[in-house]
Amino acid sequence: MLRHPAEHFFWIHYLCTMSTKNQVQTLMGRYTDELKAIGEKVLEGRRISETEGLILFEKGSLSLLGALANFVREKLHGDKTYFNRNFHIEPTNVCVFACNFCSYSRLYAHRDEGWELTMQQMLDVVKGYDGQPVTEVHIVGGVHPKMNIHFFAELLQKIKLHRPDLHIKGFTAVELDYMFRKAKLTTEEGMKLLHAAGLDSLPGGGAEIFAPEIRNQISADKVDGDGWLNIHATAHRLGMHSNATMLYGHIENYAHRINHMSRLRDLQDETKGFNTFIPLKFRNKQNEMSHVPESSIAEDMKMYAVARIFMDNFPHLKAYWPMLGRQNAQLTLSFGVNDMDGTIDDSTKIYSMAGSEEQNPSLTTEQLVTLIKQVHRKPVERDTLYNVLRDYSTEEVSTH
Ligand code: V47
Ligand code: SF4
Repeated sequence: MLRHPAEHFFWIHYLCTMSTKNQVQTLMGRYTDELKAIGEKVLEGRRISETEGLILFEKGSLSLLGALANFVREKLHGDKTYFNRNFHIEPTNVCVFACNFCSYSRLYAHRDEGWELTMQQMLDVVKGYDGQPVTEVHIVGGVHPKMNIHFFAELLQKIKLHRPDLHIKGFTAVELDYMFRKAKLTTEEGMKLLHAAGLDSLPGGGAEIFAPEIRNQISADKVDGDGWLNIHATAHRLGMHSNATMLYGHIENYAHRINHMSRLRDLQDETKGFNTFIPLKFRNKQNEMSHVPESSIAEDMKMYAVARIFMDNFPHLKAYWPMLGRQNAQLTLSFGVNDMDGTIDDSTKIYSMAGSEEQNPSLTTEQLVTLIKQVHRKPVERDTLYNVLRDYSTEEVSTH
C-alpha cells in the first residue's frame, strides 16, 4: 500500500523542481492575469500582500504554488536541506490548560496517566547523550502547576554545567507566560532570568492560530496571540532567536492562516529574531476534535508553498517529519521546505498520541541524510542557529 499517493504527485514533483525564472514564467503562461501578476512579483523578489496570499490559497494550483515556492527556496538555499542532531526532554504531560486539539495533556481527563520527571531524571536524559554528537536539547511539555521558573532555571544551569556547548531550546510561550505570571515577573524579567540560567532560544510551539475567534474555540484558556508575540519579541530584544509555528487544517480558514502569518511577518520585520516557520498539521486522534477531518496531502503541500512565498523575511521553512511521515516530508522539499528538523532519537509523545505518521519518531543521521538524497537535495547538518556543521552532499552513505 502506498503511504501517500506517490504516482499522483509524481508530475507535481517534476513541475516543482523547475526553478529558473524562465521555466516558472512558461508555466505561469497558463494562468489568469491575476495569478500571473502575483507570480511575477514573487519572481522579482517583491513581497506579496495579504490579499494576494489569500488568492494563492484560493485559486493557485498546486503546480503553480509549488513552482513559485521552489523558486524562492532555491534562490535562498539552492538544494541545501538542513537538519540537526537533537533530542527532546518532555518534563511532564500534566497541563493546567485544556486545548481541544491536544492528545497529550492529562490533568483533567486522565489524571492517572499523568507523569512528571524529576530534575535528576531530566539530567539523566542529558547524560545519556554523553559522548554523542548532539548539538541541541529541545525541552517542551505540559504546563505543570507545580514546576515553577526557579525549578526550570536550576535545570538549565545544571544542564549547562554538565554540557556547556549543548544549545538549549526550551519552553513554548505558553509555558513561559504561565511561569512568569506565577512568579509575578514581567516578561522581560522572567526571560532575562532564564536566559542567564542557560536558555539559548525558544521553540515555536503554542502559537496555534492567533485569530481570537478560532483560538477561543480551540485553546481558550492559554496565552493569546498578542501575548505569544510579545514573549517572542522580548526574547528577540534580548538577543535570543526563536521559531514560530501555526497549527493548521482544523476549523480555521485561509484568511485566518494569512492573518497568522502576516502577524509573524510584521514582527520579523521589527526584530529579525525568527529562524524558522513550522506549519503543524492538525492530527485528530485521541482528542476533543476527533470529529474534525484531517487535511489532505495536497492541502498540506499548498500550505507549505504559500508559507514559503508569503513569509519572505523568514530564512527557513521547516517540515516536522514525525508529524507528516517521512515520505510526505520528502515531498515538502519540492514545496518550499529547506529544513527537516532533527534526528530526534527518543520517543516524542505529543504527536504519536495525536495520530502522527510516526509512532516512535526516530531517525539516525544516516537515514535522514538518505531521505534527503533520495529526492535529490543536499543534506547539510546545522546547529540550532543554522551554522553549517557538515555538508553530506558529497559523502557516501549506505542506504539501510
Ligand atoms: O503548540 C499539539 C502542536 C505544538 C497537536 O520550534 C499538535 O523547532 C497537531 O511547537 N495535532 C508543540 N499538532 C510542538 C512544537 C514544535 C515541534 C517541533 C519543533 C519545534 C521547533 C516546535 O504541537 C503545540 C501544538 O501546536 N500540537 N497537539 C495535534 N493534535
Ligand atoms: Fe497544555 Fe500544550 Fe496540550 Fe494545550 S497543547 S493542553 S498548553 S500541553
